[in-house]
Amino acid sequence: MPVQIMGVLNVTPDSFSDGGRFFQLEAALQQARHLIEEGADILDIGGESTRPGAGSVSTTEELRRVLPVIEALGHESAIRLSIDTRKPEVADAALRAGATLINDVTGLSDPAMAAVAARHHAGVVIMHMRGTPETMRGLTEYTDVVAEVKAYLATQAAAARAAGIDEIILDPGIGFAKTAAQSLTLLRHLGKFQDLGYPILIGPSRKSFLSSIAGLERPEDRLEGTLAAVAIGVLHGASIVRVHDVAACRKAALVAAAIRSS
Ligand code: HH2
Repeated sequence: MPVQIMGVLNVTPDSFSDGGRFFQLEAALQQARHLIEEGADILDIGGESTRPGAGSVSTTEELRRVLPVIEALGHESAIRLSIDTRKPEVADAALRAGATLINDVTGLSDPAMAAVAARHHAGVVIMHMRGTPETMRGLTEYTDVVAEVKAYLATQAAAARAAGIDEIILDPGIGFAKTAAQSLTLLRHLGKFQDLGYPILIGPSRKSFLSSIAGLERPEDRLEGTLAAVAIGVLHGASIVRVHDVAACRKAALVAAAIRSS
């Protein structure tokens, strides 16, 4: 599978000011167009932050944020749309509006999510995490992080298959209930996930595990660190990378993929 770039489109108030609905929609569409121009293959649209410590938003509010964006993009572009949500109701509405992939950071822990995906013949990204974004920072005890994450993904993938889902993508969940060291270990050993037999996605973009290394304190200073993580992840088998800086990450991913297949 050639490497694919999933561009992050966050429709959250901290990303796109609070200047009213039209502004929010226009800002999101502009960002979407920018990501498409930069070479994104998939846009991952999310209306709820999953940053460490972030609280949840209501279903109504999440729908209000993401649905107009999905509808508008479906009309103006053929790019594949992914809905980044933990809520089956939001996924259901997004798929009806034109999305074809569910990115669930809770790894289909709610069986209703698998049912929604199967009903719509949608693909799923199953990500590993523990707890919720609010609680996950305290849930980083593992005996063997690679083996435990891998076992979880295998179980969830089998459940997804049994639920009738055909397209399954697995993600170790960089930064989700992982210390910085554990995130680095997962990237170093990503090759061990290949025998699960599913495409692997990674989301290292601008994340805090990069921060203590080489003075990458602020998210906007983490591009080069992100590129290193993208390249290593692709070399070790990732076929989709979820990133903010699409143009730069695309080039790094393509070179890493060429080295992988050389
Ligand atoms: N990371 C974030 C959100 N969704 N989905 C997958 N599959 N993998 C990830 O690593 C992943 C994800 C968090 O990143 P970001 O979008 O920058 O932040 P926020 O959730 O606050 O919007």
